Amino acid sequence: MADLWNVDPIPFVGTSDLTQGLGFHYYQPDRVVAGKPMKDWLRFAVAYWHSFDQRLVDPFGDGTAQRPYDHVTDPMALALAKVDYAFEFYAKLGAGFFCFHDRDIAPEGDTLRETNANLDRVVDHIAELQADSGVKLLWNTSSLFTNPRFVSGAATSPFAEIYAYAAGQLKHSLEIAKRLGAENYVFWGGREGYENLWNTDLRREQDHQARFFRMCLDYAKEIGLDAQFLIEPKPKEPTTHQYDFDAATAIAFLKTYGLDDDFKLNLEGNHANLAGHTYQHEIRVARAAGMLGSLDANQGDKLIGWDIDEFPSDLYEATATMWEVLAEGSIGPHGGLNFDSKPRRTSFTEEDLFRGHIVGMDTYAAGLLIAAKLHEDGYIENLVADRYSSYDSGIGTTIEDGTATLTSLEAESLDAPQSALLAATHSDHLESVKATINNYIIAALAEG
Ligand code: XUL
Ligand code: CO
Repeated sequence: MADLWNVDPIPFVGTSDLTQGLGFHYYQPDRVVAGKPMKDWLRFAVAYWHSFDQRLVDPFGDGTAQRPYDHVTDPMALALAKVDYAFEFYAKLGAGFFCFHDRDIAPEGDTLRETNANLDRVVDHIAELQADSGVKLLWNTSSLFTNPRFVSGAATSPFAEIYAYAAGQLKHSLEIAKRLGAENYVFWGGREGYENLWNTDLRREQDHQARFFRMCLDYAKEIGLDAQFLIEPKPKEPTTHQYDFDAATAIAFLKTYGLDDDFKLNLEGNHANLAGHTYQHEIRVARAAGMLGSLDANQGDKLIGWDIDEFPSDLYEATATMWEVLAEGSIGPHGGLNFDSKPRRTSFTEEDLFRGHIVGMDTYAAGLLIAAKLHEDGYIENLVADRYSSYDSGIGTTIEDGTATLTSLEAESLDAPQSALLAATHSDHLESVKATINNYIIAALAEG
């Protein structure tokens, strides 16, 4: 393996040494868990924007990142060099997938034509390295939010010229998805929302966005692109209110415009928290609608209100996430775990970039082991089945099969004593459920 990064390939070291070095404690790609190798359950992806472009800025400070390609100054030479560094990084980490925005990989020119030409040169190089390495594109997307022209949105811009430009940009992005064999195509509505309702025609903007999605579906069909389309919900930031607020809002939007058969959702931990939800909530809502598509793995900080994209280290959250994934059978039809995550500003060396991914991969591998143990014993499945068992017979069946009426249900209830009604609800024991989950976490990790 080439040695562009001053780090050796990351080995599995097990749990004999509990301090984190440059090794995996839990992640073993080929270890079979719940019938599939870990790598197939988890399908880890590296996010180009965070890992290779991000300078680790925050609103108060310049970038601190030190990257091994920092000596390259010409923008096109840098874009091409980064592809080599990126593919060596995937190999050393053992990540099978990557994700990028069009504007992550190549500099913009003065016109869309020039920009597309820059992009195509870099895409040619990516295609070569994908063929050599077998690393796959989990998804690509289009940045319709970075350039100042998108200050008031793209597919929801009040200005038709900007909408047209966004459509042209998206067309080329779909062609790239086809060329690189993208398994999914993501739409995160970066500035698709409003700052203030007094200057906004909300209905017209949402109609325009739906029309945009329809054009994208039509073009994908025209060029034979079969990537799964995904919407990534986020409630706010950068706009005050993003139209894809959360899973439930995105599902309602897709159903309103008849797009729900062709889209699923890409859900992100930190976005869930910004919407006032847990990550598990967002995943469960998507699952309930048959719309779990893929996952952006990261976490926020409860004490900071921003989208800070930390590498995931919360074992409890990873356990809940992987429990949902096991219950579903996969992370959506073509989904994976994309580390939409960046190291903290104090973790600025190239080694730190590996460490961030290692903690994320180990956290999810451990979450998978714990969730598999829970599933194996059917603990949650049994307790939920028991909790709803009154719907499996008698009056409950008449409710579920639609034969119950208010009159028949009233007849059941008129003389039922309060003490019996209250006793019927005592199946919950939520405290012991929480304790049992803790016990499973401890036992699964002790087994290693
Ligand atoms: C922004 C975010 C994006 C999307 C892709 O918060 O999550 O990086 O994942 O545009
Ligand atoms: Co994301």
